[in-house]
Amino acid sequence: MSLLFYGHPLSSYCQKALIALEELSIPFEWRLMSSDTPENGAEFARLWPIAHMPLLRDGEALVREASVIVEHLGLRQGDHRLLPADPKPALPVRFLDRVFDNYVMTPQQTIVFESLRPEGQRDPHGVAQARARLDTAYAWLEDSLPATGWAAGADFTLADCAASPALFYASWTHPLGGRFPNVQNYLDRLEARPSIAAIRDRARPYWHLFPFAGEGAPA
Ligand SMILES: N[C@@H](CCC(=O)N[C@@H](CS)C(=O)NCC(=O)O)C(=O)O
Repeated sequence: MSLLFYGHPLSSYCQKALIALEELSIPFEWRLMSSDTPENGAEFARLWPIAHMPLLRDGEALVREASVIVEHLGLRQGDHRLLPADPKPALPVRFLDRVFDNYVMTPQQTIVFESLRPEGQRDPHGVAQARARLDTAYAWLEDSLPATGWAAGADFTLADCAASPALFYASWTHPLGGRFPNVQNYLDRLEARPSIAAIRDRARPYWHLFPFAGEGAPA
């Protein structure tokens, strides 16, 4: 049965799930969220009134939340490459997944959403706080990420699926600026991974829509 993926190539959380689909070589059908395909948006809103992409439809199963989609794919395929089946080694992977979502992606989204608000309705204090939170997260990652391999060790995991869009967009919104070479090297390793390069190629045609497009995407 074919999988239906409701999302958009530019969306960071969609990219997190798309990397897993690519890593596990799972075919799927797009349900693109775009003004050209309003029927997809209407169906998506009916299936998931909270309306945060991505949503995966696997037969009768509706799978929401990017981390859960990645887990679902592993269980579906009986392929535990991205999250160890043993809960003990899975724990540090889950921890890093939460770090990238909560402490990198969340402040980065705050800055982006603020920039989209009408003039006069913006919250400069909230943006300054989000930028400070990113600096704190970058500093922790600088000390915590291994100098080689992947976030949770030798294997590429769910944590790296989360890290890639989080660090890519965060470093676009709030540049690493040469201050965090270990984080930069990790981001470079992520960008060189074929699954991630494929996702990047699919998103590139939409980059001009990103609010910080004028400042140039991270190299
Ligand atoms: N916790 C959700 C977050 C998903 C999310 O924030 N998706 C964004 C796109 S990257 C979205 O759909 N935002 C719609 C909105 O904010 O109204 C997950 O992990 O999947």
